[in-house]
Amino acid sequence: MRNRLTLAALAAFAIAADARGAAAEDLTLYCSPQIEWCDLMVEAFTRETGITVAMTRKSSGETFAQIKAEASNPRGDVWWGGTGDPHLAAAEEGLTEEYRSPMLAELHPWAQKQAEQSGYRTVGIYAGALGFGYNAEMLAQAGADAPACWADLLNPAFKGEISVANPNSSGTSYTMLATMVQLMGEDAAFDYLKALHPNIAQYTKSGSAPIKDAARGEVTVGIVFQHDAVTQRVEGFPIVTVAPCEGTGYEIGSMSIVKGAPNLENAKKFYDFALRADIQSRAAEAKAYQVPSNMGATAPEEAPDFSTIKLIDYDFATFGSSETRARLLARWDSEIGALAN
Ligand code: S7P
Repeated sequence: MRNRLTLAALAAFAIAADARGAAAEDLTLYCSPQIEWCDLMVEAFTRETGITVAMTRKSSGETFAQIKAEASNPRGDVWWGGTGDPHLAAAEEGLTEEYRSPMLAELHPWAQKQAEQSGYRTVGIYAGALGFGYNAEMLAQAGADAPACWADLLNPAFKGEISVANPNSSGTSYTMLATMVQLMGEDAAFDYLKALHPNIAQYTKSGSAPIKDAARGEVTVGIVFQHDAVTQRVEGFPIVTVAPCEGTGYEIGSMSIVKGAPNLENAKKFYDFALRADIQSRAAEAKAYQVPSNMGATAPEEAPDFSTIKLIDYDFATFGSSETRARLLARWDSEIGALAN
C-alpha cells in the first residue's frame, strides 16, 4: 500500500514537473519577414535552447494591430522583424517592453539608434532599401521602356501591370507612402499615388506579394523592398531590381518584446539570440538578403549595395509616430483605397 502511494506521488510529481517544464519552454513569436526566414529562426532557436516556439507569420501592420488588440491580455512574447515604423509606434503606445540587450554594443549605429529612439522598446535587426522590380520578359512583350524612376511607373503602358501592397496591412507599402511624402511633400505624394492607381492591378495584403506576382508573370512590376526582388531573381525568375533614380526610403527591420509577455525570460533569450552575428549571418540560407544589424555578421553577397542607392534621410521619428501613421493611413483609405472599391 505504502509503495503504491509512493508510486502515485512520484507519478504526480513527474506530471507536475513536466507541466512546469513545458510552460517554461514556451515562446510565442510573431514573425513579420518572409516565412522561410521565420522558420529558420524558430528551428535554430529550438535546436540550441530546447525552447519550443509557437510562431505565426503576419505582415507588419497586421501584427501591430494584433498586439494592440491583445494589449489587455497579451498572447505574444516577441515580435521579430517587419518594418521599423510600426515597432516605433508600438513603443510609443507602450505596447512593448523596455529591454537593453547585452548584445546592443555589437550593433551598427543605425540599429542602436532605433533602440535609443524608442526608449529601448525596440531594436534594429536589419536594413532594407525600398524600390521595385520588373519582369524583363513581360516588359519585352509589352515593348515598354525599362522603368528606372518612380515617375516611370506612371507610364500608361503599365496600365494594370503594377502590384503594390495596402499600407494598412503592409510595412513595405507604408514605407512607400512615407517615402513619397518625404520625396515630394504630402499633397504631391497623394497626387502621385492617384495618378499611379490606374496602373495598379491590386493592393495586396503582404508587402512581398507584388514581386512574387511579377515573377509569375501576373503583372510586370512589383513595388517592394529591393532585397525581396533579389530573392525572386535568385529563385531563377527574370526579375530586374531597380533603385529608383529620384531616391528612395528604407526600413530598419526591428524586433520588440511584447508588453506583459507571458514568457518574458524566454523572450529575452530569443532577443539576444536574434542579435548574434552568427545567427544573423544565416539569413541568406533562407534567401533573405537584408543588411544585418550586427557589425560582425556577414551581409549576404546578394544584398543590394546601399552605397550605390540614392537613399533619402528617412525621418523615423515622424513616420514612426502613431499620429502620423494613423493620419496618413486614413488619408490613403479615403483618397486611394476608395478608388479600388
Ligand atoms: O520579405 C521581407 C520583408 O520585406 O518583409 C518585411 C515586411 O514588413 C513584411 O512584409 P509586409 O510589407 O507585408 O509588412 C520587411 O521588414 C522585410 O524586409
